[in-house]
Amino acid sequence: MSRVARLLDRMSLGDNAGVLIHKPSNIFYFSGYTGEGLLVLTRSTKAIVTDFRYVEQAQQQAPGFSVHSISNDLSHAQIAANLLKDDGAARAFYEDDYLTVRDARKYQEALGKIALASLENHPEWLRRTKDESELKNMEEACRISSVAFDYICGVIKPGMTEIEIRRLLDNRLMDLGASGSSFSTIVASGPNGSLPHAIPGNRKVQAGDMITMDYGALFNGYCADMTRTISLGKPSDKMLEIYNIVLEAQMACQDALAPGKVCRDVDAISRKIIGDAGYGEYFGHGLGHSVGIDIHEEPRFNTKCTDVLEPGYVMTVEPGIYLPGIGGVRIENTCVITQTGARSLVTVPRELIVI
Ligand SMILES: [Mn+2]
Repeated sequence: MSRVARLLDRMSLGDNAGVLIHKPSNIFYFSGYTGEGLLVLTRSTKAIVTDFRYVEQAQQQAPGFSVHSISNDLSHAQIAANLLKDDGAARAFYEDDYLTVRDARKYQEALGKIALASLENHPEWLRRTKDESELKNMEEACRISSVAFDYICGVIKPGMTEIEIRRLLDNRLMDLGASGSSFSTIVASGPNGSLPHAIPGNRKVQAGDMITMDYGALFNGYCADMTRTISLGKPSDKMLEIYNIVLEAQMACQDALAPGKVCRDVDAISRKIIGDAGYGEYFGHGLGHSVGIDIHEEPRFNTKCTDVLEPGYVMTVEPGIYLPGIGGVRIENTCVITQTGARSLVTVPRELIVI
């Protein structure tokens, strides 16, 4: 069954309603189209509404969709409204967590008597469970990221800046077949490692530094996400101590992944290990998140999430300890939930690498 058909079935959508999709990741998921505009979906219509710049691209990327271009007389909202009216729709479901209030008003004006209603994240619920082709893309994204890690460990030398390391890493991802990076690559050395989302700067790495690299390849529209902290020369006793605690937490949580597990219970395993070691207050973020077309998807590993893991979910496991003024450690794998447990798509070792 097509993804669009599965969406409409999941919503029990009848003949008298339609769906408007504006989020780029949802547009891509349902149609393969990566340009601007929106999707209009009903039981009888699969349409892309866009502008002149993207008409040919939309036709190429989304063969099953009709493509409609705006003009001076017809806006996106008016074309969408006309398509829905032609199909006899009385209601239109839209992404109320994405469209601005102003845009929603514009759509309501164009739709007239057709009532707008929340899409309630039905697309995102479908996207939680990755199908075989999605898993293939994520596996390749993670494979490329793993190979790039082996490369970067061989080229980092004292005196290189974080920015230089980031450039080498990003370039390598693309040399290996990635279309880009999943997100802005993090390289944090020495004391900068205590910032979980540090921006790479001009600090030169030096002997004794631990260096945290958090990055991922983008492949066919799918994200990899991995983090390793390595040591340039011999690490201090303190950094070695927190490395081993984070490693233990990462391994325990990854081992615990399985269908039926509640997200906050997995998170709690990491919080117990790091807390018992005396570093609870230095682990202030969630254990992980789902990943796919977007780098951060639902569900999340945090203290609140009661969602249950299912086969086909892809989750990161990324505990960390961050000591201000000293440094930080984070170890992250991207893992797919299988029928019986889980498997990491990132293949490089988690044990400390000293270069
Ligand atoms: Mn992550």
